[in-house]
Formats: sequence, structure tokens, C-alpha cells
Amino acid sequence: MQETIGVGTGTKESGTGVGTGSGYATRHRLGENLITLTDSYKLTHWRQYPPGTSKVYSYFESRGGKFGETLFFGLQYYLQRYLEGSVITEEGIDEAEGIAALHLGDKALFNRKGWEHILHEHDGKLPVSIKAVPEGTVVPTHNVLVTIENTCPDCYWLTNYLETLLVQTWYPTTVATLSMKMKELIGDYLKHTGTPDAIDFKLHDFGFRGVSSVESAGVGGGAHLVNFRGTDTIAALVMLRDHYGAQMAGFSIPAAEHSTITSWGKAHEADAMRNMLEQFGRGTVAVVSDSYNIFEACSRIWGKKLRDKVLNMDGMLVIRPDSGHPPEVVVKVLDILGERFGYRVNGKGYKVLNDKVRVIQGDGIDLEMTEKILKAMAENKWSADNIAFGMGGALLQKLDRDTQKFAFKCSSAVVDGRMRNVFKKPVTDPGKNSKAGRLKLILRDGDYATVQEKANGEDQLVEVFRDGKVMRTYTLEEIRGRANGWFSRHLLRSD
Ligand code: AOY
Repeated sequence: MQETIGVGTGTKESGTGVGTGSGYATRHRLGENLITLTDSYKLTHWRQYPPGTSKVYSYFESRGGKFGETLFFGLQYYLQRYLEGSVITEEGIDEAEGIAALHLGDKALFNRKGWEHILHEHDGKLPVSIKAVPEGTVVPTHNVLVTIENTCPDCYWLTNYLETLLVQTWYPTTVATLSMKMKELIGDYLKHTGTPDAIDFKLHDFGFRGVSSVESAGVGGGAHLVNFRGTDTIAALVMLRDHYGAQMAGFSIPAAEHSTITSWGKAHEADAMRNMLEQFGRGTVAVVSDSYNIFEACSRIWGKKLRDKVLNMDGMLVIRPDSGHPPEVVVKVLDILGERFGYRVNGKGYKVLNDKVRVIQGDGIDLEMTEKILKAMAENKWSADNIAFGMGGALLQKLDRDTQKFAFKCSSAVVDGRMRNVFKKPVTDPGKNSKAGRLKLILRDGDYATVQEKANGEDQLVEVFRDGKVMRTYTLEEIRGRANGWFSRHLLRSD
């Protein structure tokens, strides 16, 4: 069969139909054949476990990193997208065997019998059980977040075959964690200089163009929306609608980009800005204002020429600087706008601009720059109420699996009917030690701890997948509730 693979075969949209047995291998689009969603070496691992192995049990954890805890999010998307249902098909097996034959040079290295067992004995459904901490939970690093084991003794080899896909949850979990840290930082400044209740729209996702795939935009943008409600990443709305029951997970407003301002010509920037007020001035509108000179735009255009129009808006003008050293530019812009539009001093002793005017900074934003901007503002007595932040590449792309050192490791196995602890403990790096035994996550005096399954304490891990079925789903609302509970307790504590 494999000798005809790859030669003049048309692309078929999914794994059904004429392809099989006719000498033409069926081809699946990227992501649509589960057997191909793994690392090459895993194709060969079924031959490598000790003879008599009937169970492989593995777990997923953050082994530390930039932050001391992680906000778990995103597993449900991966389960529903890739693992749920009868995902093993004859056509999928054929395709994977063909790839393995050419890629590894020997089709006998491919576990055809193993996959056919799943197809025929399990109706194509993956015989594994996956347990996980509920999404939206904030868990200290070094704790178990997910466990997985095979439920059919013949399928001991399947557990770690799925590592590649399951470990991709590092990404939404790391984005959710970073977004949460931004929320803590901005929340802290709001608490001391302004209105903490306004937190939901203080960090807007600008990251769609900066991520390496549409799927990353959906999953990472979705993770941000666990903590906030502002986004320009529409893929995240679709993902959260389809997988987390959110009719509308995030919101945005009309806003300019440079092309819509600069196409009027340098001499007509004020006309471009007037047009923004005329087109959108009944609500909130954001206008990037640094095309030529952000300070002149604030003092002469917004602050003089269009001042009355701004003051007579039904809504609000949000001015967006987009270049220069953000802490300096933002404070200078606020000083100019304060002089032109006026301000009040709030109960905490900080200045708040006339309510028709606000600022959004979306250039150069990461955790460190945001802290610098908020600090410079506070030093100049400007409340955090005056600003919102846009974050793109640093929110969705400037992070990797090592940001929180995520790892998936086998910790228990059954060989010849006897359970054994499994672990690694490399002399060259104790940071890479793994846990041993069957694990559970418990709450001990309000703190999460990872202990042996047979120890005391109620397991917080919930079975979310078993034998092809998603057993428990969470809505975005539920997930936000859990994450928010943690956030409120945290903000209250830190003074
Ligand atoms: N969006 C708030 C609404 C969105 C954006 C998106 C890259 C917005 C800008 C704004 O105000 O200025 C992707 C850069 C900006």
C-alpha cells in the first residue's frame, strides 16, 4: 500500500471515502489525524517499554519559572478539538503508516497492530483517563496539574504518545498566568491611585498579528479573556464560543490605525482626527496620535482645534501614543491633556483627566514596561484611571514552555502485574527531578500540595476525559469565577 503514497494523490478533505485500499492513501489536513500529532520518536516507543508493561501513568507540572503559580487553562480546547470521539480511523492508520514508512524508512516501526486494536476493540476511541485541576484554578508551581493513564492494558504505549499534544496546554496556561500577573500589577496601582472596579478593560489584547498561528491566537487570546474583557483578537472569541460556551467573551471599540490617519496626508491629520469624532463620537473611540508629533497632536489638534468637539462628545476620546519611551511619553501626554482639558484630584490624592479624555498605551508593553509607566504616572500624581494598556507580542508570543518550565513525566507503571514507582533524578540537574508514584492534588490548610494517591485528603483533580468521552466541561463564566476568586483574595491580602 505504501508504495503509492504521495504520488499524485489528490488532497481529500477528511478520512472517508474511496482512498483506502484502492492504492491511494487518504490524506488528512493538518491536525485532522491524531496519530500524526506527535513527535517522530514516539512512533517507536511501543517497542521500548519493558515486556509485560500494562499501565503507564504520567503527570504534567510546572517545575517553577518566572511566576510562583500558574492559572490552569486550555485543556478543554485540546480535548474537544483533537481527542474526543472516534478519532482513530482506518484511513488515519493508513496515512500515518505511510508517513512512518517514508520518514523512518521501515513501516514495521509503526504500531499498526496497536492502532488497529483501538479501532476495532475501542471503536476508535482513545482508551485513556485524564484528570486535571479545574480550569481557572491558580496552583503553585511544582504541583501536579494533569494526570493521564491508559485504561486498556494493551494500550500502555498510548499514554505518552499523547504527551506532545497535551503539553501544548503550557501555552494557554502561561498566557493566562502572565495576563493574571498584569492584572495584579494594574490592580495594585488602581487600588492605590484610582478605581479597582475598572480593571476588566485595563489590558486589551493586541496580539493576533504577532502570534505564529491562528490557533495560537484563539487559544492564547482566549486565555487572556479569563482575566480581562478587552480584546482585538477575534479568533479568541470564536474559540471561547465553540469550546467554553461564551456567547461573547470580549469587547472592543472603533479605533484608528496609522493608515486611516496618514492617508489624509500630513497637512490633514486634524481632518483625519475630526473625521474620527464625526464617525464614532457618539461612543468611545480610540485614535492613534503619533503619526507626526504626539505632543503637538495633543496640544494643538485635540487640545485646541478639536477641543470643543471632544468636550461635546456623547462618549469619550482615547488617545493612543505609539512611539518613544513609554513612561516619558505617557506622562508628558497626560500633562499636556491635563493642561488643555482639565482634571480633578480624586479621594486618593491623584489627578484624573476630564472624563471625555483617556490614554491607551499599546507600544512596547510587557510586565516590566507597564510597571515603569504606572510608577512614573504615580510619581507625577496621575491616577492609573487615566490609562489602559494594549499588549500584543509580549502577551501572546514572548513566552515559551520554559517560562514556567512545564514538563510531562511518567511517575508510575505496572509491569508483570506489579505497580512500580517511576522517576528520573539526573545528577546533572536536580531541577529536572520528577515525582514518583500515582499522584493527587490536595488542599492542606488552604494550600495546594501534591501527595501520593493513597495519602489522606480529597483529590482536587477531576476526570475530564475517559475512553473517548469528555467527562466534565467548564464554561468561561465558571473559569472566570474561579480565577477571579483567587484574584480578589490576593489583591485584598497584598497591601
Ligand atoms: N487595536 C482600543 C481598541 C483597540 C489594535 C489592534 C494592533 C485599539 C487598537 C485601540 O483602542 O487603540 C492590534 C494594534 C492596535
